[in-house]
Amino acid sequence: MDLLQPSKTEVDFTTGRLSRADYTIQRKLSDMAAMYADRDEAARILADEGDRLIYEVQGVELPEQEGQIPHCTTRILPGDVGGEFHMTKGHYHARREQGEVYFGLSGRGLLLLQTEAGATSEIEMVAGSAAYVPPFWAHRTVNIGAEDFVFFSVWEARAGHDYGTIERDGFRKLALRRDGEAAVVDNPRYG
Ligand code: S6P
Ligand code: ZN
Repeated sequence: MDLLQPSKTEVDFTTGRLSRADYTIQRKLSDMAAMYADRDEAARILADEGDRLIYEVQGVELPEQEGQIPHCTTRILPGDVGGEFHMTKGHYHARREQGEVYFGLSGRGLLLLQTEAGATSEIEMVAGSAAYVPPFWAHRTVNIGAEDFVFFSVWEARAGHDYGTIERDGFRKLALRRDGEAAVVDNPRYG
């Protein structure tokens, strides 16, 4: 294992910007149009309004070695696609036995979780919420507010990311805008 030097990153709670980001990932609607329940509406937005930024990740990259603790911020922009709130792709950890901690920095969000055995859970997050993603739970975050939803994540370097399972099956639950509030409903197309 590498002996790294201690380091520090300043985090802007409102924008999620890191003073020292090793990488920035931008996910646009065109990257994940098929993940929204209303694919027709996603296609219409892309055709009529153009692409839009859904979320942005800035992180500190570390070697994929036991005991290294990567960390990053995620900023999800407000909005919805056919009533389904802007969200991350969502994933299981490739090593299912690896958990993660999320810490809310600003805005309002929902953390949707599910297991392969069929359990589901939703956790509301605001600034100051520390949410625990236990091993074996897939996780997706959703912006249910009118401002950016920003949170900080910390995980173990060997966790890895399995996006394929969610790309194939979707999430069991959808977070929809209903009368201006968030409603979590069953995904009729799951699986
Ligand atoms: C990493 C952690 C988060 C997400 C980020 C974007 O294990 O769960 O940092 O990577 O919120 O979501 P996604 O699903 O596109 O990786
Ligand atoms: Zn994760």
